[in-house]
Amino acid sequence: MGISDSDLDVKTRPKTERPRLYKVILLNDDFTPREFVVRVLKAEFRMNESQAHQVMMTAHRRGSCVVAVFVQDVAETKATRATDAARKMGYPLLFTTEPEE
Ligand code: TYC
Repeated sequence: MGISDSDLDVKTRPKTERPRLYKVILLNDDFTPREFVVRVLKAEFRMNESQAHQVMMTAHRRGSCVVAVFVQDVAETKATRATDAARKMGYPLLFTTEPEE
């Protein structure tokens, strides 16, 4: 029970694995207004105007853009919230998640 000396000793404690990180990916579509994409990126991913505009334009030009990486449940929650915000407005905007290599 509790924390023993060997748990704290760098030479003997078991290695703690870092959790796998998940990318949140923004997908382009032909209908969602650019300003709305920027607004969602700012609100859900705490980006400033310039960062949000760059990410939006990358998705617009290339088809998709990695927005950020998080542990799995945070990535999925943010992708779902951002997608739902668009759906509420009748836009097809989509955020997906994908594990990092
Ligand atoms: N392509 C959209 C337009 O021209 C804008 C847009 C950009 C939509 C990025 C989605 O992920 C996206 N209105």
